[in-house]
Amino acid sequence: EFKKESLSNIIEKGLREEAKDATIKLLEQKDPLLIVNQDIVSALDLVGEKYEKGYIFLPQLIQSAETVKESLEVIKNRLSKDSFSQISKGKIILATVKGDIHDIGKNIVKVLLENYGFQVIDLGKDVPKEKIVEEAIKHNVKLIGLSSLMTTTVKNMEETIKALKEVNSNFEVMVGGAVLNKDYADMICADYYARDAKEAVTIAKKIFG
Ligand code: B1M
Repeated sequence: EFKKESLSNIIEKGLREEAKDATIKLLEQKDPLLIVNQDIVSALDLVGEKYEKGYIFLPQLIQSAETVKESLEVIKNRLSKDSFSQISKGKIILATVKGDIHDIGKNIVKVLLENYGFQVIDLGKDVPKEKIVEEAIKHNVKLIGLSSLMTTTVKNMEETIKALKEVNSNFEVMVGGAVLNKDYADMICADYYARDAKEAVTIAKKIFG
């Protein structure tokens, strides 16, 4: 009998066309956030490991990332359907810092924050600190969320935090991304560290009361 591939296998193999259907099927049995944590993130971790060890190369890494985007599109639609609130609970800026084009994690954080009723101003990826400062002032936000996935771009994160605090010491900065941890976040003077998207929501709730 023909057996369908699991979502994590589909991501590992980068089978883009199969991702949507597999996600829809999986949503029949599983909570969307569980799918993100158990199926999507773990598959990407494995792909990242294989890439690091030289078992696969950049085109395959890209193919897997594209496959994840298909899957997240389905998950995003499902989450916005179950959205809890239409009234904005607070404005938050999100950006992946300069030099870094990884945005899958940031986009998941965005979906979840919006799902919980926060208004997200998404500045995208590879965003220079000047732009982040400018937008934070323009939109008069209290919370700025920064993402960084590479050891080489944590420095830019640190500089962005410094620039933000220089113009307004009341700006609060939340950071996240696979290379970070609480100690590292403290070291670069971030106010909050979120290990995952759920923690980002907890922090936002705390800040906006
Ligand atoms: Co790249 N990549 N990549 N990559 N990539 C990593 C990060 C790497 C660890 C892989 C490896 O070698 N093991 C490595 C970095 C090594 C290091 O610095 N330590 C790496 C490298 C080297 C590179 C390139 C330099 C490769 C090259 O060109 N030779 C290049 C970088 C280009 C650049 O940025 N200038 C590159 C490119 C890419 C792709 C484009 C192919 C693709 C990204 C596509 C995209 O994002 N649109 C990609 C991918 C997919 C990965 C891995 C495999 C997966 C990342 C991911 O999306 N994870 C990654 C290996 C890994 O992480 N295991 C790797 C899933 C995502 C949901 O997790 O982003 O951690 P994450 O987000 C989580 C939490 O961290 C948290 O919540 C999220 C949900 O739970 N979180 C926040 C994240 N941001 C937050 C912000 C918050 C709060 C929580 O508040 C604001």
